[in-house]
Amino acid sequence: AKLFQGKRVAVIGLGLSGLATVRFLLKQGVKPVLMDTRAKVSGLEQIPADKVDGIYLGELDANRLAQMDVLVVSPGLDPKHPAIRFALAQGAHLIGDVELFALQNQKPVLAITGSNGKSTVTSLTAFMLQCSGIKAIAAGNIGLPILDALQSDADVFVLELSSFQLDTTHSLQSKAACILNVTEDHMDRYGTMAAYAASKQRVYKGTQLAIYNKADALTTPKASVASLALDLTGADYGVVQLQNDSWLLVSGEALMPIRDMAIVGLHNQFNALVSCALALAAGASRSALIQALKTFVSLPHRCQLVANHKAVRWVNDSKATNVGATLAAIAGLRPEVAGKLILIAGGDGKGADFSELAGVLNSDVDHLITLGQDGPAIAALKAGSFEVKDLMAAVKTAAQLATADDLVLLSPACASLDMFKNYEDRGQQFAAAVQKVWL
Ligand code: UMA
Ligand code: ADP
Repeated sequence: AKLFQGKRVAVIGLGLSGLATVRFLLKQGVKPVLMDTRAKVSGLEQIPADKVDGIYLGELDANRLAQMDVLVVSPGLDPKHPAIRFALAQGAHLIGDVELFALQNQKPVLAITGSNGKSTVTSLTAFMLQCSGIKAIAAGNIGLPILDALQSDADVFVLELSSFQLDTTHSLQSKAACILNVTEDHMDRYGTMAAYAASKQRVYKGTQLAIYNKADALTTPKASVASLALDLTGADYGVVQLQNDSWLLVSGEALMPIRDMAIVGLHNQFNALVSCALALAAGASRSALIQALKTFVSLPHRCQLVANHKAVRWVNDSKATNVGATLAAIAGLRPEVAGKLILIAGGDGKGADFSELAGVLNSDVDHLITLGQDGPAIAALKAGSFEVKDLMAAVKTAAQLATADDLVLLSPACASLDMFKNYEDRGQQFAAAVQKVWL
């Protein structure tokens, strides 16, 4: 069925997901009004101006918004914006691109959220299904706009959902849904952990199976729903000792030795268990789980080795945009560093409290180099840290400090937007600086 016939629809935010939303609405025969708070947005030239009901850039006009029936708001824009609040009070209906997907989709969905590990679990789960011969596609916050994915002939959608996307989603049905963990992030938008955790809980609405983290109470479903609690110690899913080796235990049976997995670290053992449970819920075979885990390597910008020069390893973990991710990276890497661990951190902290980092910065990190807007707040946690002006200076400082067997880790615990286009740009600039520093 076509959606929103005869309704006045505004698309607010014209980034990747906003432009995909416009394309989707045009196909539905809807003539949307386009808005973005930015004075300039790229990609608008793809949209035929005569097919839409006006394009308005710059500060949102509350009165124009109040004339709308439906506001499709981008994840990057806070729906608490005064103009949006005003329009909602006048009766407009707030949704996002995931809601449009939910209203139209007929195929099975697996939904994944959490503060950390989302992209790893989303892509690993999709890969497990693909290894089973099932056409699965990974979409959502991972980068492929969900409404573009809807156009594909996938059998199963594996969706990475951010809390921002969940805030504007009401009708999503899923075979299984998971909150991996809830640690502090996006405090600039939510203000409190309770509000942020409540956003994440929305993923369990409309699911047949809620998969959650037994070690993290904030992930426990609040609503009554069939559920599966996972951690590394469970009797059904977990890690067991067999033949002098640690094995992954999946749905009551040993699956494979952990050392045959291509991804490493305790957090990735948990990610593997969750991916197995999700993929099984959508019809994957056990042999495909094994095949996938043997070959799936970590995604770029997640604890990725970018250089090994004079026995100094340089690791890009630019995707670590909050404190929890940086703690996981240090915990995962420290045991395998014979020499010093040199950490480069800092950027836009999104209102985070960094004090949780203090312990490991002093016990596990030998040198700390900071940059960016919130670099000083992190530097203050460790005596003798180096504050530098940019990433090149950070890499130069690290190169001077490093000797054989050391590891230099870029794991910022912060978003990149104060100094870079996005986390990929930051990771690429790091890798490029590491190459340049020896010239
Ligand atoms: N913006 C404005 N005015 C607007 C709209 C956006 O200033 O009117 C700014 C926002 O501050 C934001 C930027 O523009 O920094 C991008 O926002 P957007 O909503 O246009 O983003 P898209 O390009 O549509 O990308 C979004 C997701 N971005 C965000 O949620 C911020 C992408 O996740 C996602 O891959 C994409 O849709 C496809 O579904 C990125 C992300 O950073 C990776 N996500 C956050 C995270 O993982 O922490 C939640
Ligand atoms: P997200 O998509 O949620 O940002 P990613 O899979 O891209 O998560 O991983 C980002 C970083 O988070 C990784 O480099 C790693 O340091 C950390 N991480 C991954 N999985 C977990 C987990 N299950 N628990 C805690 N931290 C994790």
